Amino acid sequence: EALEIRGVRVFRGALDRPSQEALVEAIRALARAAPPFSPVTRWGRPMSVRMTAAGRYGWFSDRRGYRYVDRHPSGRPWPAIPAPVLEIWRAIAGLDRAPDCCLVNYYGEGARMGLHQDRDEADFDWPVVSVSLGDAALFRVGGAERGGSTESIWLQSGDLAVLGGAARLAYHGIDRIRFGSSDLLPKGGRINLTLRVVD
Ligand code: MD3
Ligand code: FE
Repeated sequence: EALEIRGVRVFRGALDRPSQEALVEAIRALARAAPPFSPVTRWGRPMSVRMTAAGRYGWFSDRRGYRYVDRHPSGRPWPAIPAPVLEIWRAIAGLDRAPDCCLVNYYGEGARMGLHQDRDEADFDWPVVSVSLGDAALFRVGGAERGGSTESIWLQSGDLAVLGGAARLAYHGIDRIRFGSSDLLPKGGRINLTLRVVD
């Protein structure tokens, strides 16, 4: 049922079109409460991906570095994680703990995310669940060490991925999106949701 690439389990087309539309609607409301921003890396460069979040924590970056914070840059707490998003986590991760963070990544034309590890969370035994919406994206994944070989796969709207076990510390990134390849988002682009247990 799931296709596997470097230990990353990808559930192709797991979400039907109405489910995808419902998620987009929920994210629209979320983004009104917590407007997306471009995090600045510790080298002072704004990322091409715009971000916001829901839940107890959101991810943030500035010249002081990367970290989880309990407030949006506006000073307000992050909005609650939408119910249909929690439902995906429950169905696919099968855990009795709810995620602390739903990170929302927006990829406009030309946006990308360089190879990195996700290691700002306290416990790597918890999986990360990813939901792709909108334009197709070229996802690259390698091993737990920088500089090793990598494999790539196009993630499509409605795909889910579960990053657990050894793959939890794999280097990964998004090389590019195929802008305009999906009609899910009225302005094009891609949204990726990642659900995480933070602490
Ligand atoms: C593999 N996001 O937010 S999702 C990120 O599509 C991030 O926006 C990408 O990498 C995106 O940190 C990729 C798939 C994903 C998420 C977390 C992972 C793959 C992962 C953690 C470990 C290994
Ligand atoms: Fe990541």
